[in-house]
Amino acid sequence: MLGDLIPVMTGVAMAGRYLGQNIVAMTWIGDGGSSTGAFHEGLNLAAQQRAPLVLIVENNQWAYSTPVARQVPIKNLADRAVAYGIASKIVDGNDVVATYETTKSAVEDCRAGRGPVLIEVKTMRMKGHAQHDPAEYVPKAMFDYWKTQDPIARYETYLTEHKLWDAKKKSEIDARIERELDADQKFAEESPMPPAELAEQGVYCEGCHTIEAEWRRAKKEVIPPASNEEAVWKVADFGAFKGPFAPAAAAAPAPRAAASGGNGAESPLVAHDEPEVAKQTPLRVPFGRGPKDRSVELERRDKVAERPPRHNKPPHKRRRR
Ligand SMILES: Cc1ncc(C[n+]2csc(CCOP(=O)(O)OP(=O)(O)O)c2C)c(N)n1
Ligand SMILES: [Mg+2]
Repeated sequence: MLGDLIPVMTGVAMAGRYLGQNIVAMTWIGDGGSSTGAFHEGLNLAAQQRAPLVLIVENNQWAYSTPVARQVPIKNLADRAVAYGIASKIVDGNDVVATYETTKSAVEDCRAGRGPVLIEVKTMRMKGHAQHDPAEYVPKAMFDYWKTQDPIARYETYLTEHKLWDAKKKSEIDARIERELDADQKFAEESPMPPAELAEQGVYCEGCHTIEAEWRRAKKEVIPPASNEEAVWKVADFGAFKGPFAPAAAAAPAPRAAASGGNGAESPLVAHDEPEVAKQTPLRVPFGRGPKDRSVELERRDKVAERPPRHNKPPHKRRRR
């Protein structure tokens, strides 16, 4: 279910800290999924607990058939982070290296105990929401533009320009990919159909595994009556948040997040000014628009304004039918 992994992964991050594992939890959500209740509840919990959670918001501009501008009144989904008091970064999601570097630095921030980081990855969904969706609602020009931003082609250019590979290496990689795909396809197609009874097996463990928490700190530290011993893995500033609203950050606003390669701010906490408001589009319901729909009224007004006057006579002199 959309959004549910955010509270779950927040729990994983908190559990890791409790057990003394220096882990960072990472999960991702779509632009549409970021409008669910679970997203907001989970993110607030992560923020309040300063949980080591990296949340990637994949803004591919469509939530099934709904464009982002019709879903949220803000331009950058990263601006949501300000409301939770957490750091955020915006990255060009079709730039492989920028995405890697931004994510890596977010993981490092989390590991240093600075709390969650939200990364908005700007990209484009090049197909429908799923196999059954031909995505006919996406303007062709939009696909055409984003084809020129293909992340694989851009990364190949990067590798060539930085002399990290040559034509020989590329053809070796291409051949290996083809070989592996062919072998896997052959394996799948030649495998017998699984018996129907298998469908109900192996979903839940019914005692076939022993699941044990991996304690990396002494249990006596966290189990009463010794619970007031100092934690091994201390979280900086826990409960004393000095985030983007700190006066210093407000006095000297950090540069706004760039569309590529992170926010450019020195501090991992982005000093956001006012969230950027997206261009307003008239509200519209796709099916059964009624006369009270604002878009119907606006369209009608536009049409009336465009239409040349049909009658020269003033209305009271026109003959009634
Ligand atoms: C809690 C919940 N609400 C609604 C849905 C129905 N639903 C499935 S996909 C979708 C749109 C998701 O948009 P996005 O996250 O942007 O994914 P994309 O279309 O880009 O794949 C919705 C509303 C769901 N699966 N779960
Ligand atoms: Mg989407």
